[in-house]
Order: sequence, then structure tokens, then C-alpha cells
Amino acid sequence: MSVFAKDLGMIFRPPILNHIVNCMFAAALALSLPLITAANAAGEAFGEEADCGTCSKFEMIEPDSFTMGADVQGDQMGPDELPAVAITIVKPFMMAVTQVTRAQFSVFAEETGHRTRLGCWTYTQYGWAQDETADWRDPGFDQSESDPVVCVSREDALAYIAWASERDGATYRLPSEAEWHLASAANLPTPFWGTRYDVCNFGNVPDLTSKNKTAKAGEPCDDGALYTAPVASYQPNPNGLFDMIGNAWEWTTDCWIGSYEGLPTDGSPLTDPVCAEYALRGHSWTDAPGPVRPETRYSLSPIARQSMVSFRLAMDAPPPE
Ligand SMILES: [Ca+2]
Repeated sequence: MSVFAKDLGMIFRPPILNHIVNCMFAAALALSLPLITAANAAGEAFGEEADCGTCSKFEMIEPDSFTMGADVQGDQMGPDELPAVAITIVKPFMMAVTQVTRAQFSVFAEETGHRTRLGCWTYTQYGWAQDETADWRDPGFDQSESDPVVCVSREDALAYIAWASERDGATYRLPSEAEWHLASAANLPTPFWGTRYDVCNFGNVPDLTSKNKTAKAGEPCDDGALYTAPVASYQPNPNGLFDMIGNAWEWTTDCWIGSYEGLPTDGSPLTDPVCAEYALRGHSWTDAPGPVRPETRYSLSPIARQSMVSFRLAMDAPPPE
């Protein structure tokens, strides 16, 4: 079930009512739902600006039990995937259908004046390097407004989330790593895309397009993208989420300790009040060790920015009516 946050009966706030109304209108159109609630009560006109370009659309992820990691390191598996942890997520949650786009982040940056300290780890003609002139607006390659925003630190992501939550009267957050794992369909016995020859149908990965150009190795297929691709350019995963493999790594809530030791079994994140690095998932358009796998982990300082890193929103599911 696809829904917009605005359609979930969130708390409505007068200063953002017009925006919410617009988003509800677009959501209702998409879902053929009746237009109801706060907007009518407030006497606002519907549909004058049915532009939901800055809203995020969500999918409900149903609860499940699954194992994350392994007790014995297998082929293609990093040592950071040890040990096996039996996870049971008992409540549904919501995951944004796409990564946050440049267009969405631009609105945030313009409205808040949020400053991203210049500098980003970018791909140059000499390989990967810190470019002190690069930032999310200029990550070292051309992007469309529909591409995922990159060169955003975890702190930038949290600032966006706080702003978007206030705007929408919602409580957005990053997903925990276990939630990301479940949402990415990594609990399935085989990759959702089938074989390595098929992964290009489901994501922008290091591939034959990028091999020996922006990636040393590549999957044996062609997705047509050297750098990032517009979000939702490829087929969604079984949960209706786009780019859950490739395009850009995604920040999670979890503190990174280099293993799953002590990972909570209820799907909540591993936390540490003094956390030097946080976990990311999902791969990107460029190299990562081994074939692309949804289980592969990555870690970065919360202030690090890289041109292969983005994020997507998550939130708790609304209580059943
Ligand atoms: Ca590619």
C-alpha cells in the first residue's frame, strides 16, 4: 500500500496547512481516495497547487522475523556481518519509496539556509579524493533534480528530517539497520533481482557501463548509468521500494561497531552515546568489495560526506484505526 505521510492522520498545524493540503490532494488523486479532514474543516481550497514534489511517498513494511548476519563468515561476506542475530520486528513501519532527491533537499536548503560545510569525498580523474570545493550541489558529476542528493552527511540528513517532520506534522527518522534489512528484502533466501546478470534491472550498480571508468569491477549487466541515476529509474524491490540496491549508500540509525555484537533483537538500532561511525546500507554506483549484496555494510563518520552516499526517510506506522 502506497501512502503519503499526509494521508496518515498526522497532527495538522496551521502554518503548514497549505502544503499538507496540496500533498493530501495529490495523494488522494493517486490513490483515488476521498478528500477529507482538516483541509475541509479549515475551509482551504483543494487542488490549487497539487504539486507534491517535495513530499515523500511511503510503503508499509510488514513485521517479520529474520536472521541478520552469520556465525561463520561465508563467501562474499564481510567480517562485520558476524555474528548471526535473530531479529523479530513486531510492528509495521514505513519506508520512503525513494531516496531523498536533490529537488527535495534544495527546498530544505533554501528554506532553512542550512549550510553544508564545503568539501566532499568525490570521484575525480585521479580517483577518489577529498574535494574541498564539492558539495551536494556539485558532487563532481552532473545530476538531474530527480537524482538522489549526495555529499550529505548523517548530520545533514538529520537536519533535513527535523525540518521535513515539522513541515509535514510527521515524525520522520532514519531506518534502523534491521528495518533497512527487512525493507530491502534481504530476508529472502535469494536476491530479489535473481542473478548477477539481472541486477541492472533493479538498480544502478557498478556495471559494464562503469567498469574501468568509474568502477574497477562491475556486475555483468548494463544499467546505463556512470554516476547516480534519477530515483525510481529501475524496477522496485518486492516491497515497492526503489533503489534498495545501488545508486547511493543510505545512512541508518545504527552505531557502527564493526560487528552485530549486541545488536538488539527487536529491530531497534544499536546505539552508543559516543558513536564515532554509523552504518550504511545499499551499495552505490561505484565500487564496493565483492558483488553487490543487500547485506553488505559500510560505515562513516556522521560528519563525512561522500558523492556515493544519500539517505531515505522512515517512520513508525500509524496505529490501526
Ligand atoms: Ca551503473
